[in-house]
Amino acid sequence: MTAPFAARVDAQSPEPGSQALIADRVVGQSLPAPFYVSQEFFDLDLDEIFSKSWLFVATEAEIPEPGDFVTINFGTRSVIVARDDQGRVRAHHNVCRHRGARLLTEPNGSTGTIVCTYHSWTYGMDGRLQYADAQAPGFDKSCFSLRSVHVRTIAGLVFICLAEEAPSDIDEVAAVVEPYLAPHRLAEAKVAKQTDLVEDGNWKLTMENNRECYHCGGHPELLNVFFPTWGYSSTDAIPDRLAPAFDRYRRATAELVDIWDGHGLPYPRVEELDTRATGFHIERDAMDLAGESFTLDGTAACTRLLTDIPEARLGRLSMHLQPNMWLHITSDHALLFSVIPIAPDKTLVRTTWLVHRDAVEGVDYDLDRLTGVWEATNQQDADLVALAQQGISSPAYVPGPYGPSEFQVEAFVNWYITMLRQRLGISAVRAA
Ligand code: 3BY
Ligand code: FES
Repeated sequence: MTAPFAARVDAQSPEPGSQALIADRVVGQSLPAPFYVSQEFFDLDLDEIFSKSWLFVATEAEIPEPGDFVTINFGTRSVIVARDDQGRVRAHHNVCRHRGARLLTEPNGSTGTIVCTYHSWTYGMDGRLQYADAQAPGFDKSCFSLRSVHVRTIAGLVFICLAEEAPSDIDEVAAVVEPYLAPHRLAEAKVAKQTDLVEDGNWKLTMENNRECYHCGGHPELLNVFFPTWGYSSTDAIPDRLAPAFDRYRRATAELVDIWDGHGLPYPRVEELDTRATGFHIERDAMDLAGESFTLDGTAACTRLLTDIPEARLGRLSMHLQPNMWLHITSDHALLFSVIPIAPDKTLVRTTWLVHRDAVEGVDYDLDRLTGVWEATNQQDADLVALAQQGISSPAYVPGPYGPSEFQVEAFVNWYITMLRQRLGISAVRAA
């Protein structure tokens, strides 16, 4: 007999068929269709990936002053990321401690206190309950602070983790990436533009698409400055069509290494995408043409540089983090991407362009020139992701092989499957 009031469980075990798919994943191949199309895997991804990993959610530049906030939703979970009166970045569950109403409904804004619409319970930006009308004698406000969410800032980037216990390796990752990021002074930058693009595909297809440049022929604007050789680890694997680009890449890299060394900028590639809970990659890389920025001729889009280093030609700093971010930083601006699942076949890609806080639009930069290359690239990526989702939704789809230049796609999928296995207690059927 079942109990009349069953205890609430946060996550269900996957169905046996899904467990078998997780156990049986074939290394080097794209995933079977249910991972991309089923509601069950979508829910599992929210519970096991997005609720237990560190997630990139905002930049400090979006909440420069006390009282500034952004809200961000992962399925039914909504989080307030705010700057408190002491200037610290805080994260709280967006759920009232009275009878649970959603508190802040705007995607961003500024407020002195967080006031619940329902019965006016009022919280400070630090999450403490300040006011609750008409309570019984002895009511202790200190027992009803907002439930906090782990938050961590790294060189101006804001990460949260929804788990009770967050992966502890974030400290190790921060220690590696901070010296790369710090010279770009993102915490002191300002937002030049932010766009939200909804892609008609599963979030994993968005991530997989980002992790390779095999498809970069579809990005004519980007390819003016982004070397299509990206992802090819040895000359053996380079197709003939890429040989001229590879020659330019080698020359540009040799010149940039001198510049990076001259300014003490770290540049070696660190690749730990599927060997830890907070999988990441970071490197400084050369860019084509003028090598300064993501513009059609490669020259800086913003004349007021982000860094104090008086050198526009720095190539790009690239960082990839599992499960939901990547970034590019050039001398003049930073480009941050965060990926938020909406439905099995819908994904939000948020792109944020940062420039120096004193840079003036129309004087130091033209917004269309600053954003044009990646606005075009994002739309092209969205179209490719939609095509992938459509094909994978056909019963005719069977998983296909990754080539050598798709090694970061394999790393992403391997990280994803490894996390599901660890967090659900599922063993691999075959040895990797
Ligand atoms: O964003 C990246 O890291 C690049 C852009 C093109 C493909 N991908 C590897
Ligand atoms: Fe928020 Fe009642 S639910 S004050």
